[in-house]
Parts: sequence; structure tokens; C-alpha cells
Amino acid sequence: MIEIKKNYIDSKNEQAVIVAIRRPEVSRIEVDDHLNELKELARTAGADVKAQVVQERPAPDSAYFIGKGKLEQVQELIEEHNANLVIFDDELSPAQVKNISRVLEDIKVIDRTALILDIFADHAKSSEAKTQVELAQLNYLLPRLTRQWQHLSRQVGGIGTKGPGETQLETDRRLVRTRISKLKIRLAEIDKQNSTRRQHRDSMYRVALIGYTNAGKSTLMNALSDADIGVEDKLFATLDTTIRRVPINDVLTVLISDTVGFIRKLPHQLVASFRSTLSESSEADLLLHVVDISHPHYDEHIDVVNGLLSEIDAHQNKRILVFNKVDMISDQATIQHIKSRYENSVFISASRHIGLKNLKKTIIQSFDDQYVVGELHLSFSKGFNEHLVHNFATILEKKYDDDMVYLKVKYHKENEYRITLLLEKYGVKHNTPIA
Ligand SMILES: Nc1nc2c(ncn2[C@@H]2O[C@H](COP(=O)(O)OP(=O)(O)OP(=O)(O)O)[C@@H](O)[C@H]2O)c(=O)[nH]1
Ligand SMILES: [Mg+2]
Repeated sequence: MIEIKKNYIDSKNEQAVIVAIRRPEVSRIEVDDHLNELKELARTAGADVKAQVVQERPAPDSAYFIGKGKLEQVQELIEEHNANLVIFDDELSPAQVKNISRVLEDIKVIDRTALILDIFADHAKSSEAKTQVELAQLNYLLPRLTRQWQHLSRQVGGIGTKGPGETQLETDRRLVRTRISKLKIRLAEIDKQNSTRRQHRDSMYRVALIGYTNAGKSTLMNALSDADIGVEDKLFATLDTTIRRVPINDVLTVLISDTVGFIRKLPHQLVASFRSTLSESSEADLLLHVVDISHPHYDEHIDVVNGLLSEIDAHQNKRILVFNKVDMISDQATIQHIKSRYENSVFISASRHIGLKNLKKTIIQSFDDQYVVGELHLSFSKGFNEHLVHNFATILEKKYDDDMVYLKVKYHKENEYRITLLLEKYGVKHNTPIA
């Protein structure tokens, strides 16, 4: 089993100052929300945010991200709060990190991507997730390698020998590239195993739980199935995919998957390495898009998720919007308002098991076009017994007539051949299915 480590946040004692820019089109409230999210990310990674700096500007400064004058204010806050770390709410270019570090001297400078990569490194459990995270870490690291890089030998396993005429930096880059190739090969192997496993499940409907991180996907998965997934009020609690067989009613059993959540500005390195995990969603027959209704900016979260679904080619899939945490909303008018804005939405509380029946009803309805209602006349004297249909059809109506039974049944169209076999063996008359 490979071991991966956080690269940037060392301990629980990191004291941070966070820095963001506010573009003119973004409201102050939205920026506050984005900063709160960044604080939450920092907390999850183990850093305590002591102060924040926001600069209004249309675009980041190419050299320092914020203006150089504003950076001096950051310096003052660092001193005032005895901070040792600065976190920027966007990905910084290697040159920006170098320039900022020169101004802030002994202070660690990291960006949103590094922060999220650290959280992923901390939360990855399976060897698949670890491989994916390490690949993302190295893809982020490669253009940022400097001669001072300390962890490289640990990270890429052993110190490589310097090739003839190679500088240390060139050697380091070569080592990282070699490791990246190995990880890609390993991921391709895992991907192959996963798709074989998927083929075995091909006959079943696949429902994928997707949504913004912390929306309650895993809580819903646990409520619907016998899964026991860790649920936490932390971002990216889940990185590994869990799949469970869940009976929805007598005729419909589906496979539900719970997987990694989304966030705004999800680092592209992670989207790339988690592509095969995310394909669980793009290949699903139905997406349950879980939304935390108690979040003040749930509508922005919906947009972020929709954007990422397009990126992974899953935006065409059938979708139900599942507004979760309704127990936090006391005002019915809010729910009515949301209902009128979003069609095909249901309202639940996963932790309190509210609205789950209705959710199941909506899942069934979404598969309704896949079912057929048929009328069957079957003969007991030919050996028919009712238990012969129970495995694949629901009996809607039943009438006896001497030696015969009349059944109105509902079954999945994939089971048509079973109905045919039944009729060949025990049938008296078969009216063509009525839709
Ligand atoms: N009040 C309330 N809290 C809930 C409900 N459902 C989930 N939560 C809480 O929301 C937090 C996040 O829940 P998770 O199920 O871990 O969320 P997730 O979407 O799986 O999150 P990630 O795996 O981190 O992406 C936990 O603290 C849950 O207890 C709900 O219906 N009501
Ligand atoms: Mg989860």
C-alpha cells in the first residue's frame, strides 16, 4: 500500500492569514461566503485562520496576485497574529509564489490548490484514492520544483542518481515524471478492474449520489442502505466510492454509489486524476444531486456542480435535485419558493429520515418508462405457481377462474423474456402488454 503525505500544512498549530481578491461582479456577501469556505478548508487541513485580506480588483496581479502595497498589509497581519502561513484563494503561478515569498520572507506561501491537495492526501484511504491524489500532487509540483525542494526524495521514493550533465533540478524533474508515468499505469490498471466489475453489474440500474461537499451525500447513502460511511461536518470527508444494492420497492432494486464531492475551483489536477471515479456518475442511469438547503448560497453550489458535471460529460444524465437538511428550515414559504424554481426536486432530511419515501417514489417514477404492465392467463393444472413471478414482477391485480388465474403484472422490460417463457409453459392466453 502506498503512503502519501500532506505536503504543505504540517501540524495542528499552523496560524494562517488568508488572502482573496474580489472581482467587481462578485458581491460582498458572496466574497464573505467564499472566505468562509476557505477558512473551512484551512480548518479541515489543520490550520487556524487568524486574519483575512481582500482586495478589490478585476483580475489578479500577475506578479504578486494582489498589489504589492496590499502585500505589506498582509505582512503586518502576519506579525500581529504571529502567523506562519499565508493561503491564497486561487491557484498561484510558480512565479507568483516566488515573488510573494521574497516579500514575506520566512512565511510559508500556499494556494487553494495546495490546501485542497493536502486535505485529499489526508482523507485518501483506498489505494485507488491514494494513487489519484499522489498523481495530482505531482502534477501540481512538477512546474513548481525548485532546487530547495526538500520532500522530493521521500515523495518519489529514493534519491535518484544525477545523470551526466544534469543539474539537480533536471534530475528532480526526471524523477517526478517517471513517478507520474508509473502512477498513470497503475491507475489505468485500476480503471480496467473497475470497468470489469461494472460490466458484472450491467443489468442493474445505477444511481449516483453527487453534489457539493458536505451536502449530506454519505448521510443519505447510509439512510437508504446498510452502508456505514463516515459522516463528518468537514469538507471532503469522502474520497472513496461506496456502492450498495438498495431495494426501492418490490420490483426495483438499484445500485447506489456515494463518492467524492465537488467544490468551486476544484483543482484541475484533481479533476483529471479522479476522472475514473467520476465516471461512475457519468455512466449512471440517474443522478441524485444532493443540495444543502441550509447553506445561504446553495444556488451557487448547484451551479458549480452543474458546471463540473458538464466537464465530466454527465450533464445529459437524468437528474433529481434532492434538497437536504430541511430540518434546518423552519419557514415553509422558503421550501415552496425553491420548489417553484427547480422542477424535479424533492425535499428531505437524510439525518432525520424525513421525505425518504417521497424520494423513493420519485426514483421509481424516473424509471417508470422502463416498466411494462402485462396481462397473463395462467393455468394451475399446467403447474403454475404464483411464486414463479415474484422474482421479477409485481402483481397488480389477481382473479381466479377454476383452474386458471388472471394476473395483471408490472415488470421491467428486460424481463420480457421471462414472461414469454412463463406463458410458453403455463399460459392460456397472453394479451399484449398495455403500457
Ligand atoms: N441538520 C442536518 N444535518 C445533516 C443532514 N444530513 C447530513 N447532515 C450533516 O451534514 C454534514 C455532512 O454530511 P455528509 O453526509 O458527510 O456529507 P457529504 O455530502 O457526504 O460530504 P463529503 O463526503 O465531505 O463531500 C454532517 O455533519 C452531517 O451530520 C440533515 O438532513 N440535517
Ligand atoms: Mg461523504
